[in-house]
Amino acid sequence: MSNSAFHFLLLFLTLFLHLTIVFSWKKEEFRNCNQTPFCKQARSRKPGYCSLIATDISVVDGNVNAKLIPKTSDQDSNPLILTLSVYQDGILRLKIDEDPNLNPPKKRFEVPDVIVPEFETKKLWLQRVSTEVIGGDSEPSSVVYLGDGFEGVIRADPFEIFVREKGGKRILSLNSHGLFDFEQLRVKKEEDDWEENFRGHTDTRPYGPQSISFDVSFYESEFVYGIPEHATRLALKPTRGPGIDHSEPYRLFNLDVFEYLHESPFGLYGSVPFMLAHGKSRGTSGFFWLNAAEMQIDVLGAGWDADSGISLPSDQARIDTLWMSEAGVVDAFFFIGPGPKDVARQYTSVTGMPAMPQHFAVAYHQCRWNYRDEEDVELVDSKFDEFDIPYDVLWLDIEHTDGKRYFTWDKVLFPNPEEMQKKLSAKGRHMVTIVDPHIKRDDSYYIHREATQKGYYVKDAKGNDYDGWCWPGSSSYLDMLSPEVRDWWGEKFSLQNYVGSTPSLYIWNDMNEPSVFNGPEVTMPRDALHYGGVEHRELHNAYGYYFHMATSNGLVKRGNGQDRPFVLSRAIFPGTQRYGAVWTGDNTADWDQLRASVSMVLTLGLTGISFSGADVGGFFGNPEPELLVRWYQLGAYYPFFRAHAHHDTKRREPWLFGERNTEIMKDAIRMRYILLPYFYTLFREANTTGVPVMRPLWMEFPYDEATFSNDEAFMVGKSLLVQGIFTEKAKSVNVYMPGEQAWYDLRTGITYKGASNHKLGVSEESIPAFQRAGTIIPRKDRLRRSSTQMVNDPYTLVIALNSSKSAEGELYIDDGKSFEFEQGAYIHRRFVFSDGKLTSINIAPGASGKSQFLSNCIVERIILLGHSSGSKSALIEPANLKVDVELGPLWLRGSKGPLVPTIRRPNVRIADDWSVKIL
Ligand code: NBV
Repeated sequence: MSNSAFHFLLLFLTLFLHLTIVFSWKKEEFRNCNQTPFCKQARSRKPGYCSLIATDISVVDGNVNAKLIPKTSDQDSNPLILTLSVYQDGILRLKIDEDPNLNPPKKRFEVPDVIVPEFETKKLWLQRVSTEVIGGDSEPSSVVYLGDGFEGVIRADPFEIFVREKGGKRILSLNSHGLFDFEQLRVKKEEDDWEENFRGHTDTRPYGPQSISFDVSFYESEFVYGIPEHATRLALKPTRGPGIDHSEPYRLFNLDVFEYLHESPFGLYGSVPFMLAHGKSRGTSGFFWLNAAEMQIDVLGAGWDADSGISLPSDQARIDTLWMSEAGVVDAFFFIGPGPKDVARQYTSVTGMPAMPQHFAVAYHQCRWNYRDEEDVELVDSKFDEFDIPYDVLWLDIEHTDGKRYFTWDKVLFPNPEEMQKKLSAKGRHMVTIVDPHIKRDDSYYIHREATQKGYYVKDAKGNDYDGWCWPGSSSYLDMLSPEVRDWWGEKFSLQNYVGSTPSLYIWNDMNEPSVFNGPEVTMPRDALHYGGVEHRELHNAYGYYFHMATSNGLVKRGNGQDRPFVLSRAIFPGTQRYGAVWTGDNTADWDQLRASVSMVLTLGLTGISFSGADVGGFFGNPEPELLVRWYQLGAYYPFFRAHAHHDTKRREPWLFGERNTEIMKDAIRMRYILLPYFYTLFREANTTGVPVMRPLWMEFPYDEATFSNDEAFMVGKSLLVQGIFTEKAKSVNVYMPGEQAWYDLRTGITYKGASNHKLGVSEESIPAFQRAGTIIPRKDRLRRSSTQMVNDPYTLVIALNSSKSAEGELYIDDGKSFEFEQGAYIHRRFVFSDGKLTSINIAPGASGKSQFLSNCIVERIILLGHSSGSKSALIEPANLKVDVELGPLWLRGSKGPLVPTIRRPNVRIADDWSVKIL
């Protein structure tokens, strides 16, 4: 058989095997709660089950320590050790583990390298606890000070932890329903049968049951959000309670789920066990459990505990939840808010701020499985130019490699990879190649040889290198828990080691759940072994995170610390935001999935992962042109904007659907490019505050109940509201515009009243988007091939006046590439319009030493929305220059609305202090 025929056969067999296993989501291939003993058991417990009490409370090393023991001494179990610590900004941390002095059979796994080192410096050294008798309790509770006006309470009997306003209302609590349970590790007895079987796979479970579960209540809350990744609504629906039958809990178990449903609590590629709760009267709170084992979370519907006899404050609306995990320890964080942005800051102070991406990565990405060869790449690239459509990044999927050996190139299809990248780079464009974690077990492959020799692979339960089936056939998986393996992996990205790579090449990490075609639930067996004897079950949800981390750190090293990495990952975990972008995996080209993408991206943002998006167009299937167009129009506002498609789909680059559709898609992409200065500024905001780029309406309007469950519209920053269109041939759409202030249609400048529902006619040309009155949005209006070529382009400032004729906005600029911004090398301006005068104010604290960022860019247009057209001129200071105020179009091309007051060529430099007074 010829070489290529053999390859074809291999490809065919691999695909066949893969597709028959997983094509179209089959429920029975994944475990449900009833098939998962720890979940089934925890769900069957009744409120009041827990019989532990807290004793021996003392202050040690600035923490409160206690022991949890059974109330009745006849129960044969060891005391658990509880540690409560307090951190700045209203964060309470609770740890519960077995007592190491009592020699448990094994140390339980605590997830390393997620909590950022700075967090520890924020610890408040507790000196003492005060006591208080709650209700008719026989034992006093211990109370700790938790910052301004808040307290943490350990209730001794029945054991409960809660956070409250000083002496008053509760905010969050744990074990208020007595569902806490902690299965302690024990030595196996002869009669114990710990093995578990699922669809022909045996989990040997050598350490036996070790699950943990407890209830958490959120007070004064109307909705809960978060805990990605699921394809569900933004506001999480109850999974148990009166009237809810046969519903599954939200599952957090990183899985390669193909053709996922658009509405389901089943686990997808990533897991972030962080939930937020929000209500009108009190605001927002959050609960985060740092644990990397399989988790299941129930949201309990009102009345679920009707006959339990548990009495909690009846004057406080409440949402109860049940958290269950297969292994690990309790390491939980309570965030008191009180605003949504406070919770974002509190959570990211623990898990890290979202990384600042390079500027190009914020622009449009073109991907497909696969761009076939160098010619194809060249053709696609040139078509973008031919049709005047900007794009920044061209992606290569698995077929570019030599037999799915990552870091190699198919010599026939990609004989000159460096040249190919250089050609793109000459137009300011970049390339991304895929690097998956499965390593082909082939002795002629250097990665496999070295990894084997060094013992860097995950081991199976017997201690041999784990061997699973994936794209390259028989594969092994690097043990990314080990810092040494991560360093070694990182080195593979150096320009020298990654032959054929150039500095304009960046990376895509797929299949890092990890996906194993012949493994249980398409992943690695839970009894596989990692560095330090850690079982895979204990760290499963963090495997992909460590892989992403290693890749991202490798790219930093490649650029000698001068080049911000770009790595896209499918699997996620708390902290992922520090390492790069994520996407929502293999969605399908249908309208429901377009809609689901909004909730999914919003949820990721709420849990710190700001840089995310869904495959534009839908990965599986062929979108009708109308759907594709709508997806572009929506996707242009995702923080991560990439079109992608399965290799069985028809080609769908934006010029393939007739002139009209090409124009509309181009217009959508152009909108993204025009708004790049605004987006980039928002990425910096996320990088310094944890507040996501794309946000639910309630994050900006926390007191407006009408926004709480809205997941069809969203905010981009605080100035822009976008409404998706999720139905075919829509003629009109209802848009709720929150807040007292008006909204200006982004395209026409026409105003709409705030705090109202508007039924708007829609056309195929665009989806509704509005600028909030009182804001200023910076734009760059010139059409270029790529974002890199826009660097020196002038700015347009769009001032949308509110009812008091004022407005504010910001602009952040840096070199878009290096880490110099961390030394202060950036420009950060605040624009304030009031009393008829626009002022540009420096809000950058100033660069240290030689790190300075300079820009000669100027402002070429200032547009005044909501300003009476009577003014004729304006005075620019300090230049003391008079300029005209004229009527001009809101958009340079194809402006649809009335002319608006415009100052053309004020020619002030963006970096300078200046003012423009309307006369
Ligand atoms: O590498 C191929 C695909 C990729 O295009 C997609 O984006 C990933 O989510 N990959 C999954 C593997 C196979 C999918 C059927």
